Amino acid sequence: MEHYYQPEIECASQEQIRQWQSQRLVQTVHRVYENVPYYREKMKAKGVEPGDIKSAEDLRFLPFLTKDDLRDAYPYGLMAAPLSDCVRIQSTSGTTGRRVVAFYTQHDLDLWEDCCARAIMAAGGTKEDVVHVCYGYGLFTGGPGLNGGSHRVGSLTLPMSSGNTDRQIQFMCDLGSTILCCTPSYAAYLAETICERGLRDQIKLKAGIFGAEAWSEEMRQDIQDKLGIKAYDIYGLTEISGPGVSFECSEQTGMHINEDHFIAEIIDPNTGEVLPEGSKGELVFTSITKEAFPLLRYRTRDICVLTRKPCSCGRTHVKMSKPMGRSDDMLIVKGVNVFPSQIETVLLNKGYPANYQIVVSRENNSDRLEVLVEMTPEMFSDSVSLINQKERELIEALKSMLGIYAAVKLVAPKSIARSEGKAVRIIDNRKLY
Ligand code: DLL
Repeated sequence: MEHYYQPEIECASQEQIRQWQSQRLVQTVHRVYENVPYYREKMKAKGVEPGDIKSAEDLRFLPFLTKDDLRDAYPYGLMAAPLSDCVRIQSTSGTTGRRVVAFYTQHDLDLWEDCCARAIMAAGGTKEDVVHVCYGYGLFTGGPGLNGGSHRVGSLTLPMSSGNTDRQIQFMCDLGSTILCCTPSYAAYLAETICERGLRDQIKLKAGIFGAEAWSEEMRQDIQDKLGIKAYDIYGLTEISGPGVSFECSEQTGMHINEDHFIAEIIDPNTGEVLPEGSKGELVFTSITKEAFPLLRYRTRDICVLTRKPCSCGRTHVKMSKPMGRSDDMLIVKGVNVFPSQIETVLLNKGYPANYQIVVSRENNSDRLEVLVEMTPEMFSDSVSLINQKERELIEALKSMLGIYAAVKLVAPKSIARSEGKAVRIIDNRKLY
């Protein structure tokens, strides 16, 4: 096997993995305590000293970090290395309050690319492959992560970025792309278009590495059948580096977490209690090898299950299931993270009452976001052109807040059903989980 299948690491014994984790955790906790006043205060508030953490078993004594901490410490407050040692920033979409900004030293980039290289190798990638990357490039981690991983494997890398489907398909045919990397919804759209145009015989794809959003087994089957490939899932989040935190192997029954870099826990999202292996709960990550932005016990809000059942591929790193939902209200629409609170802020700023409903659907393999907004009796009007103009204003304001298009429909006062319990703000018709 090539350089980036690392059996001595990926197939190490449980004892060896635990030993690496313990040693690296202890070092990271000391470094974070010394260099990150924000986290030091959190540890002090919990009565924990760095010396209390002697092995990975002691992880549970450390305080959690959440997206709220990231917001409070924005932008530099969680950095553990001087800015002058950093060479890259990546970020999620969203406005300042919800935007995640992650920092990388060269060492951090190297490790991240290693993780993505492992994912490509697990999908059968070698230096003979042509890796077609149509995740977005720029601040989003998808493009840069898989691009770097593909270089490490030594594959010929096509940095296509997203969009321009005609050009994607033309390059795929002309240059003989063999591994496709993009979101599953874009893969499904490409697959459909390729079949419609009768080009299936002209593509050489053998595998796809699809992630950044939830996708069902039915969708996997559909993409595999249409493109004649094997479709692999890949998971990650900007806070913890980006794609490649975990990835699927040939067994396609969950994603191996790169345990030499990240310690995973499953907790009860309500109590924070650590749950035993096999339980369904919220995934928490601790990064143990990062220099610039190491997060300890970061609550991902992704709900899943971990398993250490032996895998036919020989890898011993723990596997996570596909995320089965979220413990917060974040939606991922067209790969962009959307919080209902962002939509609410726009509505309130524009003088609308906070009675709204977000409807997400999937049409022709593309997500559609629609916001139904109640008018106040004073706003209500019979003039269609006036209503259309108000809708256009809201579409603009939402676009600048979310970074994506949302259709807006103004509805009559009191026409959105009131609920006796929690308001039903989100109707997600995509059936992803
Ligand atoms: O989506 C990183 C990524 C890029 C992963 C390319 C895979 C491929 P964020 O934009 O920070 O980072 O969004 C992270 O996306 O907490 C999950 O809720 C969701 N997510 C990521 N991968 C998957 C997946 C990138 N395979 C958030 N299945 C995470 C389901 C996923 N959800």
